[in-house]
Amino acid sequence: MGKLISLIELPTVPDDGFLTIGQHPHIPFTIKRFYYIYDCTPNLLRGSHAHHKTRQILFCLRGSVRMVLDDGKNKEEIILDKPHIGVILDKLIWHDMCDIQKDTFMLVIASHSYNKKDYIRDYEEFKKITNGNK
Ligand code: T46
Repeated sequence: MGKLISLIELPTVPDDGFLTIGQHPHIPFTIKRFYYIYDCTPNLLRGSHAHHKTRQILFCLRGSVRMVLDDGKNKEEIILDKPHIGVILDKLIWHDMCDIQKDTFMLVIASHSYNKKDYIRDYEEFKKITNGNK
């Protein structure tokens, strides 16, 4: 796995089933927001943007999703299909969510509240910003 994909593995207790725990220091930021994504149209591309400031961790609690991360220079991908493994979506990382299954249920925790202005949805603008950072 390259430097773009950074996974968080949450501790899991077998307890008549499994119980997975997310807390500091496993979550590397203060959580200001969380949201779920589910009942998606299968295989419809989601994401396709980056954030100026918001850092996030995406967990695929059920089903699977192929995450493609891009820092403006390199791309890497990973299939998420385990409820205790999350991928860090850092600020200024373009992310595509692909091959979403009908039963896929995703939980995303975020470092900032929702702000439309935090989104970069134009890939050319993203390339300009990230190349300026190098
Ligand atoms: C991300 C990936 C992983 C809100 O009103 N509040 C919110 O907190 C969020 C996250 C979304 N919305 C609205 C904005 C849109 O009208 O929900 C609608 C769907 O959002 P979007 O098209 O951005 O959904 P995704 O699945 O492409 O992206 C989402 C998050 O928006 C995004 O921040 O990183 O999941």
